[in-house]
Amino acid sequence: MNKFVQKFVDENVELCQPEKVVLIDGSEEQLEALRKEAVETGEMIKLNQELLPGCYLHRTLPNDVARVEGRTFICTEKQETAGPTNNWLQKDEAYAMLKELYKGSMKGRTMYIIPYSMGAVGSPFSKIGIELTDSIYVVLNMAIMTRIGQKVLDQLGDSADFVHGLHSKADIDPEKRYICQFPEDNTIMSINSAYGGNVLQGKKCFALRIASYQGWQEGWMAEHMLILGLKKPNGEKRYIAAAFPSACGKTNLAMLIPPKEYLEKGYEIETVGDDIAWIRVGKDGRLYAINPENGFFGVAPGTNAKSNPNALASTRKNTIFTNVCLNTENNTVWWEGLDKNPPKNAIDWKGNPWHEGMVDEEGKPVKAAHPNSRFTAPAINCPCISPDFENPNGVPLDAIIFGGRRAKTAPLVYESKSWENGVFVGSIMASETTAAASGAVGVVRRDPMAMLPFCGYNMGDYFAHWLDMKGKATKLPKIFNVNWFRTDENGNFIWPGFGDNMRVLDWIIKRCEGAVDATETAIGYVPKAEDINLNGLDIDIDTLKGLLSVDNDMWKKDVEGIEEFYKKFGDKLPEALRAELDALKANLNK
Ligand code: GTP
Ligand code: SPV
Ligand code: MN
Repeated sequence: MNKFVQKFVDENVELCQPEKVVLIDGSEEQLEALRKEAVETGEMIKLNQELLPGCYLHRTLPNDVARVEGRTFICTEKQETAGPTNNWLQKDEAYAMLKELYKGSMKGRTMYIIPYSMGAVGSPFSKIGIELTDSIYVVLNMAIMTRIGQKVLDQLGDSADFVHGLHSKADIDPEKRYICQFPEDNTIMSINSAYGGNVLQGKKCFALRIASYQGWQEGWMAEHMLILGLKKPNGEKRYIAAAFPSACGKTNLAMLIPPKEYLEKGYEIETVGDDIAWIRVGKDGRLYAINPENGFFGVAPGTNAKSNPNALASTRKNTIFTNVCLNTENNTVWWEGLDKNPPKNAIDWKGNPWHEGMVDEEGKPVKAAHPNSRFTAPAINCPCISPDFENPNGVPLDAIIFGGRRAKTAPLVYESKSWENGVFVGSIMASETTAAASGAVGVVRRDPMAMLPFCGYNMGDYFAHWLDMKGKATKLPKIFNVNWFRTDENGNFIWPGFGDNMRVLDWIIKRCEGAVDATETAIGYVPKAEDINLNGLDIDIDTLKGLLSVDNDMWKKDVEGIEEFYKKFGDKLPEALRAELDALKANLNK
């Protein structure tokens, strides 16, 4: 074994004292043996193998169902490196504190060594990690979400260039739960959780928190973005990356099925990624993106044959479901919004008997599936996976989209006026919080570039890094903002969303090609209502005009929030963004 990996393993075996140590080689036999073991111990439930071949259900503890932002730390030498938006721990103090928690934490358990690659093995974009874990669930999920095993060790050779990851379930004690990233040391340590984003370290811990720092140092970007290919009837392809906060529609947009009229003309959407993009400047001066993941860890509730048939199809084999409802009639799974036929006999995500119409002591409906229940599905299962999914050189971006959940304020779509203005638009993003992280849901907060919980360094430097990309690239994508979530006076979404978002992508691509005009507003360019194709939709042009309207008074209120947020960064706030804010204020007062 690589001597650096060996040393890393030896040190942590001594610390965590597992009974056994197993190297994950990536073979199907080894994974199958682990599935069998997990079923025997009750860690996973084997589902109906005729209807859902290779599929399993797993339930986490009710106190461990989402990312825990309050217990997620960036651990660096100095606090300034982590910046004002991250929880910070001084790194030596963090190591000392964590070591106490890991001491003997794997007693009587097996430590699994998972060598994994983020990005196709051997791609110039790719990076390697080693995660040590005492959870079979983590091994089996990482086997879907990343490339794992011997081939990764072969690629690593005798290099020391890998991210050191340690995870222990320990006692799943929420009071002692820590998700710590040490970007200066390429190290991740998470403990006392067994839930997705906290423990599948390839995902948010590495591919965003550590990688964003690496990208800052090395001149590339790690972003919370989907990547899609839009194939036009003439066969040309345009690529779009989009950053929306957690549970705000990335998976859905990445896999959308265009409305009938577009399908008949020959338009297609191809999925490159649904959550994370690593972006580098290519030889031709354009930005190229890869999806560093190999699967989807997608939100289950609301996923159905109408809203996202491609995601649903992706989950019909070799998938692990977490915290959904078990239909005990046929040993399959169910969640709110899957269909209108909830199972008659079922077990809810907590493991209790469930039936439709159940209410708790306070009379509130009991959910069958947790609102943040998820599926872990292999990307190759996706019917619309892009032929460029494994392209080691990535795909060239024509447009970048930012967006969030805003009941009012933000219009359906607008285009920024320049790269700097686009970075400003990303930096002022705000969105209602969702069940993807523990804490209150539906509260509007600033979430720049959808990276608030994921930026591994000072966000002021992160903004500057975005601005600096202009000097590194010769042809930059245009930057847009979208909002699928405007509501009417009754709180209902006005825009139909999902597949119909194609109509907005169509306008965005036309703008990139210089094929359509736009109206200038205080915040940027919005479409002329007649340029958004409404054919086959139950929405009239006046409703659309409402969706596209920019209310200057509302934006003036929003500017107060932006000022407040920007203050946090002190002199780390790039001058160009301050100038953009001043320009916005002037525009609003015109
Ligand atoms: P993470 O995996 O947490 O990063 O989330 P994501 O951005 O991939 O979110 P996802 O696509 O899974 O969407 C989450 C929720 O948003 C689901 O409940 C969807 O039903 C809802 N949603 C997605 N797209 C739309 C849309 O266009 N309109 C409306 N109204 N809801 C949407
Ligand atoms: C998110 O919360 O943005 C997710 C799910 O994609 S998790 O992997 O838990 O972070
Ligand atoms: Mn995400």
